[in-house]
Amino acid sequence: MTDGPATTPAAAADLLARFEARIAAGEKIEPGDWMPDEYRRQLIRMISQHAHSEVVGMLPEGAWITRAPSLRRKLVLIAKVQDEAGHGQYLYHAAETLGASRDDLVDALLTGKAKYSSVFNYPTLTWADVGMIGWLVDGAAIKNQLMLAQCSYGPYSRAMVRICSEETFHHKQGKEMVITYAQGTPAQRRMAQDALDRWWWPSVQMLGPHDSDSPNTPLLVRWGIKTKTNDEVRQEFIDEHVPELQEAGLRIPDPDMRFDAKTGHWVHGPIDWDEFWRVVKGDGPCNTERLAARNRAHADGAWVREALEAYAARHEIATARAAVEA
Ligand code: FAQ
Repeated sequence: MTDGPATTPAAAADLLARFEARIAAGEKIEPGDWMPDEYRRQLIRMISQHAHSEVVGMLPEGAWITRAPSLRRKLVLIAKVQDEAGHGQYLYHAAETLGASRDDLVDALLTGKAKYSSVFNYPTLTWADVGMIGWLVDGAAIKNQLMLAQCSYGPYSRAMVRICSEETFHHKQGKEMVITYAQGTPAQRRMAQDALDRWWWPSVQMLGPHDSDSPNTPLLVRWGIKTKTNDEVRQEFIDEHVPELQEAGLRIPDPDMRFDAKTGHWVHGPIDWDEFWRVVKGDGPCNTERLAARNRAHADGAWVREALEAYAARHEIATARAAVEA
């Protein structure tokens, strides 16, 4: 369905009602379809933040590629970091289908105006952190993205299906690595526990503020962009991961964590939202380092972009010449 712009308040109300009826019927909204400006704005906001997160998310693990303990681990890590770069590309494309300019989005990231996931502003101090990111950060990302795969906007929902299948491999390799260490030598066990101690809370926080402090959730849920709230997704993440981490012999660094037999859910202790907002606002342990690394990588890649533009221009001239000569 493609509708033109509404010319009267009644026509606008009708367009909105038809749009919401499509969403209620489970139809996907596609790029050429009519959509409220706020739906478009919310999607560009979320998809671009998501793309930035994938791209910045390469940095904490990428730092360990040269120090992987075996060729097998190195191959797996290179493939994982490369996948994250690909996810960034699909997502920037999805944002472009809404009329966003990639240059503007990238510029907002490089100048520190755009948000990206808080979790990537923490350092990777040991090799066990690489496994813990796979298990916890990819684990949390998958819970969130399985929900987003149901999103009402077609291009985002389809990107999520592919991304989730790749993240599932990341999650498995992280889990396998951490379990190996958790059952290894005393030094390896200490390393695995230390990694869990440092990554647990940032992973719990990355799923967003509590529903009561989440200004975007009500509209996103109403329009089927999110199909679950932040707290619902966080609960799913905790319910899956707490028993598995405990089974691996690790201790969750939350003294209040307990299983509630009545509800069948794990109940967590208070989350440090002051720390979360400090990190989101740019004052985390690695915010400055991450932005500097992205800016360096962007500058180093300038020759690739110039070469691609020169190639495209030559191709355009050749195509135009062939059309004239035909
Ligand atoms: N970090 O009203 P809400 C990955 C902001 S991908 C920073 O609750 P919403 C793959 C939020 O933007 C991980 N900022 O927001 C990987 C908003 O600010 P704004 C990224 C955050 O949108 C794995 C304000 O707080 N995934 O990990 C965060 O309803 C391993 C108020 O919050 C996505 O981006 C945060 N954690 O819910 C890569 C998925 N949380 O924009 C490498 C798509 C909230 O109004 C290695 N995004 N804020 O100024 C979403 O699902 C949602 O945007 C949420 C937040 C759930 C993140």
